[in-house]
Amino acid sequence: MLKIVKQVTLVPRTQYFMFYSTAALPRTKVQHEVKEETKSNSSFMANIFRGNLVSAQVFPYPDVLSPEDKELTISLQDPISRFYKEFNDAAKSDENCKTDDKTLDKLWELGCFGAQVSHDYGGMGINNTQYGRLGQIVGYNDLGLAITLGAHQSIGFKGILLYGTSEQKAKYLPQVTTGKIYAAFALTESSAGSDASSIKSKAVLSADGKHYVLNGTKIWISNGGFANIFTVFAQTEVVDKASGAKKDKVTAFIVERAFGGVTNGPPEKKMGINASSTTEVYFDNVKVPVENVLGEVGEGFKVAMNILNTGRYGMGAILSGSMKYCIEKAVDHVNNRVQFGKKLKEYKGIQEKIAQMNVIQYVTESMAFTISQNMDAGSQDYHLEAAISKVFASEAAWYVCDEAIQVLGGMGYMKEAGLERVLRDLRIFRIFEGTNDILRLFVALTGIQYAGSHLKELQKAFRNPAANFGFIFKEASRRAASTVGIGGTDLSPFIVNELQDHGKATAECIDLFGQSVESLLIKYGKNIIHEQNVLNRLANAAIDIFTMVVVLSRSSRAVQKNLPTAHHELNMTKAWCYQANERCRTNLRNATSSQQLLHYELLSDIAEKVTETGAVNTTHVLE
Ligand code: MYA
Repeated sequence: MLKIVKQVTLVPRTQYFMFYSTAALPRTKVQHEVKEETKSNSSFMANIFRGNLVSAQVFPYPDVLSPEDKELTISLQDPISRFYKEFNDAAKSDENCKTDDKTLDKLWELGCFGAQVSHDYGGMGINNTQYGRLGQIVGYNDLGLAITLGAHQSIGFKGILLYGTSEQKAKYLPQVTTGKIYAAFALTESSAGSDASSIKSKAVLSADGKHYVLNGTKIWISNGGFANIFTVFAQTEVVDKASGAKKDKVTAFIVERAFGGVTNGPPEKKMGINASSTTEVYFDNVKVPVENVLGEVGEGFKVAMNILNTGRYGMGAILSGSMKYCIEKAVDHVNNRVQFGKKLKEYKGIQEKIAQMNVIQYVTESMAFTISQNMDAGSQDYHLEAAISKVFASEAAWYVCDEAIQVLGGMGYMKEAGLERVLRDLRIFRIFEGTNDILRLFVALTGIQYAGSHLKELQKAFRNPAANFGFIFKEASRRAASTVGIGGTDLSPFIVNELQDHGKATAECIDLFGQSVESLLIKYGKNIIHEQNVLNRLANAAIDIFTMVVVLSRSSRAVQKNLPTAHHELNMTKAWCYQANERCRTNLRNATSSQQLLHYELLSDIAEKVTETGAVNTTHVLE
């Protein structure tokens, strides 16, 4: 087991409270400022930024499906798996750059386009966990088709489910569930990708107040070529209630192609997910009735963010299915291929690859279903975890598919092996639904903001210590205990005996993480937002902690339930914790050490030189 010596000292009171005050900060931008967050939060991840263990989301491993739900899930799995095996042809769709209508019709018949819509509107009425399970099957079989399905319901009409009025639901949900009407999510513009709130599309209220006139161009819209219903985000003028000043704020709209003025560009030529349609969509003086505002006027950015939040866990689910597919290909090969007189599976190097692929798949799946089950249990605090699962799953799936190709060698590079398409399809997952780069910053800064607000509460408490004695005493005791190495995070009650060492090491990582966040806030204050190298290391450490915790929890469950796979799950958990623990500590060291800062400066200097000259800037050895 890994052991660290705790070297944290209590920060003197004055120093502690000088550095951080959010009160005077203007509105936040992820890249620009840290803001105050006062709401309490049940998220496991948000709380470790404060150095707190709030375990309910992760221990014991969530288990929300009733026996009837489980039965329903199994009854849905079979026909859907059969559809992919017997009816769908992913390779053909990739080659044709479209999924043919007959295939899509069959999916409509199976009800797959309205999976989470309630029975009242003709949907399957399944929950996030069941949707995730079906997503795994799609991800196993056809990622291009997963995009068509996901763009339609994970984001296309999700806003109507989340924010729609009863009239909007009654009008639109039956169409998108059983009426063969496709939906799409239209946020991105040429100058607004990661910086989603800077969209330029504009919706102006008509003089009679009955409709908005919408103008703008959206790019890279999945299902753009055939969707008839769009969730569109545009700037609208709003009057600030307090100051009376007018300003543009994003509003969400339900827009029908039938309104007129909605057209789309030709299909984009892409690296992968060719089975899905990606186009520009143009809105030219489209008259959108005021009844089609989704959510509140001026609150559209939050509508967009929440739609994306609810969809992101789905990436973990579908990609854990894709990984399963890649692993099966690799395993089939190593079981049969003989080189140097032995089957490939007998070589240690190959064993390591196969094991690592499986471990990573296990982690991804454990994460996706931790989140989906928390969502189904009614939690609203899963945004950090969902972003983490999207980042992890997209990188893990890329790694697994790449390794599967490597295991197959030259055969893996050939189309007929069925892996190169998957690799091409997978590449976009690190880019869309929030690039992994922006999501790492989102995780680090959202967590830091939550930690910062706690420090601010303490700051306030110290202004009147007598009145806040209990609060201050509790905090001081916690810190003192942690400093002398007792009373830190304790995961032992949640974890089976076989994993206690790894639980202890993970708990140490959690403590180290909280201490690192605090020392970074002390060092940088609100300027932490400019320290992207540091934030990325912090996000990576956060990701590793979440992954360790979910597998510790899931494999403990496997042991407690005496599952036939329990021993195997324990081994995978041990292997993962061993790796993730080391990496987590390295990342935290790299986030806080001054030596590393010199390294980051060096990298910035190199990048500056190259960007200045516009090309590789070395003198060739032959000159
Ligand atoms: S769709 C396009 C995807 N685009 C993006 O994801 C854009 C990425 N950018 C962002 O997410 C935001 O712009 C960032 C913030 C994060 C950079 N949850 O000032 P701010 C609140 C809740 O920090 P910014 C696609 O790719 C924040 O608290 N709230 O914002 C389709 C604040 O609130 P307040 C949030 O710096 C692919 C306010 O917003 C969140 O401008 C097809 C402003 O915050 C959040 N996350 O930017 C996929 N973030 O004002 C197909 C911010 O109250 C699907 N806020 O303080 C495939 C799936 C398959 C599923 C299965 C199939 C079966």
